[in-house]
Amino acid sequence: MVEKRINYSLKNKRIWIVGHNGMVGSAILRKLKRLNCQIQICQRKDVDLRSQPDVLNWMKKKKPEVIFLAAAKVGGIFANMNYPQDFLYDNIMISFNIINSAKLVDVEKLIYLGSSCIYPRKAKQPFCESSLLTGELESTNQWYSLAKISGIKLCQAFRIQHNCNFISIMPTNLFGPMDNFDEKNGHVPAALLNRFHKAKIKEVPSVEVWGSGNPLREFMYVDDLADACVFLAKNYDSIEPINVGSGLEISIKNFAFLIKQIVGYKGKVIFDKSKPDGPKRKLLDSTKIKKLGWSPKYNLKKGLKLYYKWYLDNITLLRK
Ligand code: GFB
Repeated sequence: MVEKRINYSLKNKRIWIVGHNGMVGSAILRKLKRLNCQIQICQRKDVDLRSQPDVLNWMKKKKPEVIFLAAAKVGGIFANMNYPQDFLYDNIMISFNIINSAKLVDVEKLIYLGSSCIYPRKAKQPFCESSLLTGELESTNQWYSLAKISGIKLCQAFRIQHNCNFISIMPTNLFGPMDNFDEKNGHVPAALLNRFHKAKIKEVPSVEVWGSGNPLREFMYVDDLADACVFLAKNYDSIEPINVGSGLEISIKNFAFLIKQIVGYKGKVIFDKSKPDGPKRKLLDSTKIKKLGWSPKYNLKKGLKLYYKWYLDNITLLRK
């Protein structure tokens, strides 16, 4: 079924970007700064998003009309497996506080950011939105997945019971400015970029890549996601979540060699098979957003070059 286009205007609206310091939130901020709207941000020291009174008081004061909910506790496969409580509790609290308060202060539109890891591990690939909750979750990121699914369901519940215009967007694996470059807790693009760069500078003879190198991942430059979020805020109004993928699928092995090439590292690459692979494949079916008229602009090489440039420009800042 083709979704109907709508024409919701963001012009002059008070728009709260929740999580503006993160990779996704900061990309949405860059995008919205070019539009004519009143951007709202809050700092962690002033509002604990896990606290219901903090969130509600802030929203009563600021009266946002639109919310981009991009705040979350995120991380790569290692962080997901080792901090289950943070990933489940923090993410549910953040989403539930904001979604519930959005209804209380009459927010016109809320855009909730989920993740491709919400889909069952054995669902048919590429993952269609309709495969949600049709099977068992991937064990390595089940806590994060459950929290994100709860957020989607809460948006749907508010829509059904209170007619709230809350939509859910499922992005694929992302990379871009403000990523978490921690080698242990970050996602694969950030961890590898950092590792290859350090190895180049220190002239280390080999770099370790986790797992077999066989898993396939779809990667997207975060500015494309920000563009899609704004597009969907204007053009999408449906209870069903909507996927945002790039179609740029690559094996971890080839991805590692691409990063090695971009960084200019000359040493060897070693695959550590004792580390987890996670899901074998995670490709999104993005037919729905394509039919609405949106497509990504960055190819993988272009995005990764910008990513490395940002990393080099900000490396001193990252060390602090
Ligand atoms: O990005 P990543 O941690 O997350 O790992 P997922 C992707 C793949 O890269 C896995 C391999 O097969 C890893 O084994 N890999 C190789 C590495 N070297 C490294 C490395 O140095 N660091 C990391 N992190 N991986 C995440 C979920 O799954 O996807 C999150 O855990 C979220 O919850 C995110 O949904 C989008 O793609 O496996």
